[in-house]
Amino acid sequence: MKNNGTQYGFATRAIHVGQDPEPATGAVVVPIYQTSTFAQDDIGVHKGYEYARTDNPTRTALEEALAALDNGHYAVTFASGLAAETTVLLMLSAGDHIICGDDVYGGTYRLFDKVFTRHGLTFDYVNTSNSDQVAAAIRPETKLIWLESPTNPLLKLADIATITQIAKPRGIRVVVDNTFASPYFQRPLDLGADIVLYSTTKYIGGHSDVVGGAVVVADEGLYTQLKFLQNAAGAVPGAFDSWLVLRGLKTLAVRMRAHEANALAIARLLEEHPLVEQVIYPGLPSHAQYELAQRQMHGFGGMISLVLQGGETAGRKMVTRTKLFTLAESLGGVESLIELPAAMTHASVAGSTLEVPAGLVRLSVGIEEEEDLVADIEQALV
Ligand code: P1T
Repeated sequence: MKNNGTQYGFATRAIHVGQDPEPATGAVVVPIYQTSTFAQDDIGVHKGYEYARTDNPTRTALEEALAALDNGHYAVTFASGLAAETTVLLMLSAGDHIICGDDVYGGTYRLFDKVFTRHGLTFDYVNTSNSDQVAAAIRPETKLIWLESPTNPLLKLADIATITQIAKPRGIRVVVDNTFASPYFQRPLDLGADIVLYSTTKYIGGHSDVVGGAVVVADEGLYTQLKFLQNAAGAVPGAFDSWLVLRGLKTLAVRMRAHEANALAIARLLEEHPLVEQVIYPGLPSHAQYELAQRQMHGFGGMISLVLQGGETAGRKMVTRTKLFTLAESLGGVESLIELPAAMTHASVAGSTLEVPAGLVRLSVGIEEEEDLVADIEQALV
């Protein structure tokens, strides 16, 4: 399918865009082109591929499919979500200012605070749920607004359309880390954002068997810069990892529907439970931005955060009592995971303004049987 599949629905595009049968043999599945280089007929005369850091056909298939799913024109893939983030920041120069949300993945904060500040970038961390606070943080040297929506781990939303309307006239680019929603439930380019970023390690890969990242854009100029940096900095995914992500992507639609159905059942159970103090899930009417979630997203995803009445002690107990929910970092795989962000995925924000509540428990709800997951959470809450 060569035309981005715009006439087809999401699930059809996920399976077909960039994934025509391979011409030489008819292989229905895109092969793993496990090669570092490609023969040239004469100097510079080749079939579109020279060297596998620059381009690899398995990676090209993944990039075409990802671009289509976000209604973008171009995707550039990376060896991890953080490699994607690094490459986006390499577009900037010393002296540039970035406004970032005050609740983001701990590794994102670590990259910004411990690495890029040394290279002369400056960051302000603001509550991106409040568009006025974002506007108030803009300086003449602001080049980028970095949003996670929903955020990791507090599941706060940013009003992407409003923030891009503030940014555009000032020439500021808006990046949305869309890892939690996935392109199935949220398409930031349609809301005006310039750059969509993913840890494909999560829902897009979907099986907890590969680490990867991606950036999707609609603008050709942005793509040219990113494509240059992908090759120049070289944090590319290998052919096998590209293939694994592409295989995961084919089932994204069915998986996301299943994640959401299970998450909704568990969120409702938690909300009724006497030992639970707070449940955060964008699909519950009790979520502070439920109205925005309904307007901006096509669904609410599979991530839930909660605080127990017993605080950190009770949270620490709960994460070791589940039998199906595995105690582990990461998220977005078919299997359910549970963790304590303050001590695990967000240990790197300790002592900063981004510090997360010590007792917060985060669930990545998988696609096992709903009643089994509900029973597992119930027995863990004692
Ligand atoms: O792990 P990596 O593929 O490099 O992706 C980093 C990343 C980027 N953005 C978001 C929103 C993320 O959640 C992550 C990684 N997060 C975890 C490993 C986690 O357990 O939260």
